[in-house]
Amino acid sequence: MLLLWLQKCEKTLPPALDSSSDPPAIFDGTPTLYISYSCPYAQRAWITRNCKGLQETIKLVPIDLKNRPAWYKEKVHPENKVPSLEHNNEVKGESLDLIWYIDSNFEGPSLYPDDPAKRDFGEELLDYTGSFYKAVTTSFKESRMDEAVSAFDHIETALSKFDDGPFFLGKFSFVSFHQAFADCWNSFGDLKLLDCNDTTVAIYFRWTLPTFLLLNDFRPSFPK
Ligand SMILES: N[C@@H](CCC(=O)N[C@@H](CS)C(=O)NCC(=O)O)C(=O)O
Repeated sequence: MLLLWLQKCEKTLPPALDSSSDPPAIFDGTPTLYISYSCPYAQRAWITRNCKGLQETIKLVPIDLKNRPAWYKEKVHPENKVPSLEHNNEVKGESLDLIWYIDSNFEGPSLYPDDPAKRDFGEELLDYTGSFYKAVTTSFKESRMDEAVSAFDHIETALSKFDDGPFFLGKFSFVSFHQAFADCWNSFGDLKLLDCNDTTVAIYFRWTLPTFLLLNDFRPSFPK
């Protein structure tokens, strides 16, 4: 569903470049975001670009990771991973760094709240993602709900911390899509395969739905 939303934000969805594709113009001054359509790390950076309305400013170049073009490693990003961003004659990687970088270096609504308490709490939530994911997947795989329930409780409590909006930090922020999409959709993939009860599913949607609803409202960049 996330991918559908992302795809709808593009006027045209470029084809993924593979080993037979010529490289795009590199270091020609056009900010360029290299992604793979299915990579959740790349999707974070891609969402950031779209939420800030930068579709016309930052060019999207999708890569076929299974049949990667050699020039990507040689000329663009020696780590050979996505996402990466070419800007001001430099290439940067790491999705969380890119979210911050795009937010700080390009126009558009800020995804980082001014309130330091909110920022700190946001960072805490990001740190918690790994523990959340582990608790949920372990519980479901071992058919015992205790760890998953307390992980969802943790998130429920986090959701209630700020009451000036339906999102983790009140307003939509860098945390919203990191938590709800990059990791939660993955968890949902596991969850669907396993025996889970209505409560778990309800809690899951309680968590993701606010973000999802907002994505239908908060989209300065969304083509009408
Ligand atoms: N820590 C990196 C992880 C990026 C990553 O692992 N991307 C995967 C695709 S989802 C990749 O490019 N894999 C290619 C490889 O490892 O060779 C980030 O947050 O950007």
